[in-house]
Amino acid sequence: MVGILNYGGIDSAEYSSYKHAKIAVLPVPYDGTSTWVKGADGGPNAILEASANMELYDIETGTEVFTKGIATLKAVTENQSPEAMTEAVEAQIDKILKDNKFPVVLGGEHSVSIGVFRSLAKHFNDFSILQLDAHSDMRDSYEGSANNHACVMARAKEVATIVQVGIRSSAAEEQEHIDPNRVFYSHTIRETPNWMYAVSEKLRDNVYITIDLDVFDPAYMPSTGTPEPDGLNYREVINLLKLVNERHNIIGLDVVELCPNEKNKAPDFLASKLIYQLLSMRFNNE
Ligand SMILES: [Mn+2]
Repeated sequence: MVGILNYGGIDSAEYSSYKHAKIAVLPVPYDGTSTWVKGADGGPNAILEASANMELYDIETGTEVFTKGIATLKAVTENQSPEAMTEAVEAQIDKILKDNKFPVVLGGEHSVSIGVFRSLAKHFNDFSILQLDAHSDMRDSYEGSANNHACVMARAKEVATIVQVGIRSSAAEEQEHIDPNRVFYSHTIRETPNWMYAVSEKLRDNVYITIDLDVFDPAYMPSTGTPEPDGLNYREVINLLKLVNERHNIIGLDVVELCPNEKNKAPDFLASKLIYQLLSMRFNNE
C-alpha cells in the first residue's frame, strides 16, 4: 500500500490537491456506538483501497470525474464521545462548504452524518436529506446519547425535510416519529410503479444524500454491521440517484457502515464504485 491513500488512487497533485479540487473526501473511521458487529472503523480505508483499483473512466457518462479534482483529507479521528466526534466532523464540513467544495464523507458508523447535517443547516436555508437505509434510525436518543447511530434521522429531521428509502427495520417506539408520507419501505417500492419519481416529488431542490450501505440486499452487501434481508440492488440505487441528480441539486453525500471483510473485497468495491458513479453524474457538464 502506498503512503497516502487518495480516493481513486490518484497520485498526481493536479487532481488530488485540496486547493484545486471540486470534491473533498473526508474519512471518519468512527465506530463508537455500534450495537452488534464492530468494524465500521475500517470502512474508510477499505473504500479508499478498493477505489485505487477501479477504472477512472465512467461508461454511463463517458467522463473522467477525477479531472475535476478529488482531494482526500486527513481522517477525523476524534472518538472520545459521539458528541466530540460530531463537533469535529461539523468543523471539517464547515470548512469544505466555505471553500465551495462538494463533501463526500466516508464512515464509520451512521452517527458520523450528524455533524454533516448540522454544518449543512448553517450553509443552506432549504434542503432535503435523502436517506437510503434498511433502518429508520428515528429514536430520539439511544444508550444515553442523542448522537447515537440509531438516532441519525431524528437529528436530520430537526434541520431538513427528510425522505427515507429502503426501510425494512424499525422499532415500535420509533413509529410516532415516522411520517409515513416520507418513507418508501422496501416491501412496497417494487409494487409501486414510478416510485423513484414519487421520491423526487418529496425532495426540495437541494438534496444531501446519506447512504447506509445496509440499504443494499446482503447478497450484494454482506459487509455491514446490521444486515437485513429484502434490500435494494445496485441498479435500483444507481437509477434512483440518477433521477435525483437530474431533477435536483445534490449538495453532498456520505456512505457509511461498511464493515470490511478481509476475505471478500466485492462489497468494498461496490461502495467505492457507488461513490464514483454518483460523482460522475453529479459533475457531468459542470
Ligand atoms: Mn442502517
